[in-house]
Amino acid sequence: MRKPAVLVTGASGEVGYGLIDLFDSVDDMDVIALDIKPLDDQLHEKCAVSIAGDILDENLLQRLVSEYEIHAIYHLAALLSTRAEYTPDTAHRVNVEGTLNLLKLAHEQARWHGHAVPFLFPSSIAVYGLPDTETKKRAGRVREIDWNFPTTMYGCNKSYCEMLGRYYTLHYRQLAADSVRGGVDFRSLRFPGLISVVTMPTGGTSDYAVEMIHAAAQGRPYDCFVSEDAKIPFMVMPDAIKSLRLLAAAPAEALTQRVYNVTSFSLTAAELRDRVLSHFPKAVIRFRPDPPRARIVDTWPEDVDDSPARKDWKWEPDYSASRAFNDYLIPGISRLYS
Ligand code: AKB
Repeated sequence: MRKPAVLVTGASGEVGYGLIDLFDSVDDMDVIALDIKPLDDQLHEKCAVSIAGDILDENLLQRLVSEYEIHAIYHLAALLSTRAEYTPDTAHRVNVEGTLNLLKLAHEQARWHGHAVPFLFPSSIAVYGLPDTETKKRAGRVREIDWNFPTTMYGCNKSYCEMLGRYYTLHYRQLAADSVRGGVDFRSLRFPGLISVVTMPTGGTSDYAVEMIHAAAQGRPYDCFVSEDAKIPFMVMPDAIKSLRLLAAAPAEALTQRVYNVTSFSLTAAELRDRVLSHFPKAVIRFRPDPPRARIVDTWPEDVDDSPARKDWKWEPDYSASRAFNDYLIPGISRLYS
């Protein structure tokens, strides 16, 4: 008999790390952790199996399902926006073809065990593309249907994967004689810039926030690559994990859409600097904009409307900017670097 399991890809990443930590305490299913890099021991011991492998390796995925019955997938593996700009072809393969492999696997597993397979997919504010800073300011809190004109390969990848997920959930095999519902149950969140004290993301364009905080905590000067007035929404990791878990637990009939905005707070880079300095008064933070990367951040909205998530599945952030700093970031980082 195959054991029922939850598959987490990108398990070593910023979201995967926090999610597996929570799984360890609340779920009765085995966790299969898959990442291109070997998992560290702390994660390893929380999982039934942890595999250093590639989501593009279809033989690997087939070996997985020969031993485990996949009942849910948290597909977190991705090349983030800056890194994807340097390697767009690889980003397309990993971010799109990798996701397609997993959607097909989810459908196949659902047909095996007869239950829909929740497929949790972190999308991003990178799917938005505001044409200039004046329009960005006027647009304010954008809805899911607004300004879907991504300007990065990563944003294009996330936007297309949202559509693939909706297709696999609602239309896949629509012309087949045995066209049955109940295969993939795709659910996606457009995350803002995520900030974790435990892991350092690599290759994100919103990473200036987490890089600034970690540099200050280590007493290292930090040259911020966006301008002081660059403003986007942010979320600390506990809220990101909370939103994923709430969306996963929502009854299917409560969902009026498959892709939801979520956010906790928006800050300009100068407001971020001021908050960091209030906790690390000796921090050296300089603004040295890198025009191409700063331009990417300028295409992202300064805030998002998350009212559909609040209405459909009772989303509500736990961390305001102040609480994020006082109760999560500063205590967590002080422990990390003490
Ligand atoms: C990135 O910067 O690429 C990500 C994102 C905003 O999705 N953190």
